[in-house]
Amino acid sequence: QPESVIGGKSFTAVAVNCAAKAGEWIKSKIGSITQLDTKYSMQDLVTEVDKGAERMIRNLIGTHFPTHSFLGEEGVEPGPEASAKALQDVSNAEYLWIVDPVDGTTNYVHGFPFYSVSIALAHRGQVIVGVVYDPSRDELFVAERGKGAYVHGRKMQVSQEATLNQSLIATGFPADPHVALPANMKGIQALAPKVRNLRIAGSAALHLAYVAAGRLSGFWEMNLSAWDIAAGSLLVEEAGGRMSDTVGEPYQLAVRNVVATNGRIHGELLGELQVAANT
Ligand code: 2AM
Ligand code: CA
Ligand code: CA
Ligand code: CA
Repeated sequence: QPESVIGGKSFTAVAVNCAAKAGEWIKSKIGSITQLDTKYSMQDLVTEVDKGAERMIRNLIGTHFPTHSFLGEEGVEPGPEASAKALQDVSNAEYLWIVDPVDGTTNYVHGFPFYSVSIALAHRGQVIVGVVYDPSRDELFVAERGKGAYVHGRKMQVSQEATLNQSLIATGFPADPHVALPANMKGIQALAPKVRNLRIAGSAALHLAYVAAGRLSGFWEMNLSAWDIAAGSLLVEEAGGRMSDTVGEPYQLAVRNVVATNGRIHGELLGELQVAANT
């Protein structure tokens, strides 16, 4: 079992501190961004706030845990191949911090208040701490493996819906217009008439936190990276939900096509996505 405390500093306390500090700074910069650049495609945005927040988090973690490894979105070349390789490169790490400084940059740039800071700690490839912070609502979602998931100290529990037709489901528009977008449009087309309604709010990490909080019955998205999912995956699991990929394999850090639910609707959602993929 990994120790949860090294040198008197709990992993979770450091993760929470990083998310709160970075989140506060990010929120203070909204509306005054000076550098807006594109990365892999014209839909793939980055600002000086993404980079600055990642640097802030990385420095803080490095001060407390200098021997730990670090994987952050803005430290990796853009594109799915580079992000898969970057994860591969740290696959032997004992302790690995996985950070998305701003999940939902497009929302952030437009002032649409649905973006988050996502910080996970994995021990030998298994997420043991997950923190997602929503600065717009000052909501802090925290999970430790085996100890439950909490939003501002209140224990979270996934929702109870047993069928898709009672379910509020979220997904995402993949930025890759050639493969992932058409693939996911099939899923959207198949699910839209079967669920109570769909939401596409633009932050995978926050969608996962909402599944954990019981505000969404489920979520799926394709073509994500480890930093989008890792923290939220533990929130979902510790709130009693289920995580897998889109063909039902168990969640692990390399999963890019993710399904997260309250557990009860998992099979039905997977089934519909399978049917959609094969049409
Ligand atoms: P980001 O804001 O950190 O980039 C919304 O559908 C999700 O997709 C967000 O979690 C967002 O994370 C991610 N996303 C945005 N642009 C992307 C891209 N070009 N490739 C992969 N994921 C992307
Ligand atoms: Ca990005
Ligand atoms: Ca992201
Ligand atoms: Ca990001």
